[in-house]
Parts: sequence; structure tokens; C-alpha cells
Amino acid sequence: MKNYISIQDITDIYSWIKEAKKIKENPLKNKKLGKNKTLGLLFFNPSLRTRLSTQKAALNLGMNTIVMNVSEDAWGIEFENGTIMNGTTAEHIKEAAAVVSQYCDVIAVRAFPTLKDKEKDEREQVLNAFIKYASVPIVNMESATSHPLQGLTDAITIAENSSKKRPKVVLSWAPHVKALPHAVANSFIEAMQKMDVEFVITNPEGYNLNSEITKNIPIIHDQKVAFENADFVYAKNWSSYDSYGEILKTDLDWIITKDKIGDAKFMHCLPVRRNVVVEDAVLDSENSLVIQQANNRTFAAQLVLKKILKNL
Ligand code: AN0
Ligand code: CP
Repeated sequence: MKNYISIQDITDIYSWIKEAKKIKENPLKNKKLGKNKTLGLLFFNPSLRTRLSTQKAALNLGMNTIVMNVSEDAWGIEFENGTIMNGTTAEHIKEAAAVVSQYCDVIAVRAFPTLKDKEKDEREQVLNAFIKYASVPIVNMESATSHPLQGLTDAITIAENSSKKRPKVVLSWAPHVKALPHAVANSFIEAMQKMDVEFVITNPEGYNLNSEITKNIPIIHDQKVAFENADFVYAKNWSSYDSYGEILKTDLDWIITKDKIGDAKFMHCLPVRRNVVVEDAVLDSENSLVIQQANNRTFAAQLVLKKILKNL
């Protein structure tokens, strides 16, 4: 594998899950694979889990890591072509990506959407510029439209926790005070489409995600109906896709409660706002998988890096 850009880069999800579980059992087994190789992690946005788990994964493989908060510490990067750069940007992505490629054997990038310019977000301006102008492999650490390290993690976590052959998995929209991206939901959907699960999405009217991603998955606007017999409830807020980037609803009637989800396992990518997205009683219960998900981020990243290192 060269780049890891989307869930569609996963060839056979069950063999990937199996390999990730093996890595989890013995994380230091391939400690020599990454010797003298450097992973550069570039953040245009904040992170706790992705930043630490991806570095941890690299360290487990014997790699070195370099981390930079690009938006704060680097020169402003220009992404448009042919611009007369007499404004705020100081260097072009053509040079920036080529330069970082001199120091790193693999580059991982986090670049959130604008949530204002749908066309720019959908063409993945930042991530695609790195793919185009870097000379080394690129890993997506959450781009404008996808978060494939999270999606892979979620697939692993569901596999670890399902006793049934074909569990029912519900992706539920939940409230939030800020306009959030669609990336986590998109990659979760793509991962579930690759697995043998009964999958439904529940969200309020006006919050349907990109139909090119949801395809023929049932979208139920009644959360209660969607939650019937659920084995896993995956909560996530996203801003409207149709009224792009807007918040249409702020009341708490879609909050996830113990009463609503019963015995279903609860999942969330984190960070999560307590008592806005989900009540304390759910997060503090035995049925919450959120910390296990965060742990699995390391092994998902390690699997991806291992596949890239083997191909260098
Ligand atoms: C981001 C999002 O919703 O995409 C990152 C989640 C991993 N969340 C926030 O900005 C709160
Ligand atoms: N789940 C996740 O990607 O978390 P961070 O934004 O903290 O990296």
C-alpha cells in the first residue's frame, strides 16, 4: 500500500481486523520494521488521540516521529495555483510538501473542512495537494470528508465486541453546540458497508449526509424506532450537509441516554461533550466502548504504517 487516504483503501476488512488484533496482542513484534524511518505528523487542527496514537504506533514500529502544528508554527501555505502571493500566505504547497518529503519517509496530515465552501471541501484541497506534491506516502489523519484511521478503529472495536454473527449497528446524530465535520460519520458508514452488519442511520430531517456515501442504507428520522434491538449505538454530531455547514437544531431531544439505548454498547470517536451529546450515565456505564476505541487507534494506525513501511 502506498497512501492511506480512505476506507476504500482497505482491501479485505476482515483480514485487516484480524491483523490489527494480532498487532494488539504483540505490539512490539515489528520493532525493527521502521528502523531509521521518520514519520512526519502535520496538524492543521487540534488533536489528542490521533496525535498520540499515531506517534505511539510509529514508536512501536521503531520509527522516529516529527510533529508540527502547521497552522500555528509554520509559514502560511498557499494551496491555489497561479496566485500572486502578496497576501497572507508565505509559501506554496508545491515547495512545502516537497521540502517535508526531504525529512520524512511518510507524511501524515490532519486538515479539517472549511464547512463553508462545499466544493473546496469535497475536492479535498489540502490532502490532495500533499498527495500530489509530496514524494513520499501520505496518511490521512482526518481530512475534509473522511477519517479512515477512526473508521478502521471502529470496525476493529465492533468485531471485538460482537457476540452475534450479524449485529445491529446504529449511527445516530446527536446534538452539539458547534458546527462539526462529516468526516467521522462518512468513514464509519464506509467501514460498516464493508462489514456483515445490519446497519441503519438515524438523524433529524435536514441532516442527511452525502447520499453518494449513505447509498441505500436506511435513514430513519425517528431515533426511537432506529434504536429498537440495537447492539451498537455510535453517536456523532455533524452539521447539515444540504444546508452546508449549518446548525439547524440545538435542543437536546436527540441526546443519547441510557433509557433510549438500553443494553446496546455505546461508541463515540471522542472528544465528546458530556450531557450534550450523551449523558454521563451512558459514558460511565459498562456498555461504553469509548476508551477501548481510543486504545484501538494505536493498532489501526500501526497496521496502516506497517503496510506502508513494507512497501517503501
Ligand atoms: C472533530 C470532528 O467532529 O470531526 C474531530 C473528531 C475526531 N470534532 C470536533 O471538532 C469536536
Ligand atoms: N477521535 C479523534 O480523532 O480524536 P482527536 O481529534 O483527539 O485526534
